[in-house]
Amino acid sequence: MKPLGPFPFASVVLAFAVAGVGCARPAPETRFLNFDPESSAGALASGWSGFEKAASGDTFVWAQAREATVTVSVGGPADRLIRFRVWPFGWPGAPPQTVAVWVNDVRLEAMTVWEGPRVYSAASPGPAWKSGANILRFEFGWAEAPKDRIPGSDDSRTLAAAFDWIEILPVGEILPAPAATPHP
Ligand SMILES: [Ca+2]
Repeated sequence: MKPLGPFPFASVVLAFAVAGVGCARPAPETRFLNFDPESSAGALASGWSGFEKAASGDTFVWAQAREATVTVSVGGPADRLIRFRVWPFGWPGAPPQTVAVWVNDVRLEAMTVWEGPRVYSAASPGPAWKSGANILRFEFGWAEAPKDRIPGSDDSRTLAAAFDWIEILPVGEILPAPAATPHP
């Protein structure tokens, strides 16, 4: 490891300036959001409904807009696998739901969200990420209100898909410094 030089706090200050966040210390790396108040209250940035619990005991939150975002904290650029367990809102004759996953301004793959709870994954390249706060964005094909689609429902939220959890797995090394040498 290289010595930090005469200004040991310079790199920390730079990291916060780049991330544009005002917190006083580095947040721990976000690896798992369970979509419960304990793990996820501060991370659900926009497009989300409230915390709910399925009969199975799984905690989940509905994305209630065409676009939903979470804020996650990472140590620096690295290839990462984003895994998430979701199920779409549905009604008889509903068109297939789709979702495109973004990391900050980098669009990853788009996929169909099939009926019932399933785990999906999207690979993200290292340069999409930055040290500190990052925005994960889920862009859906549609968001519809149960009251307009299911007879007898009075739920007026526009639902896209329900999220049980999101997991962010670094693939290989996290490289905060450009001087790091790759493994042979
Ligand atoms: Ca959960």
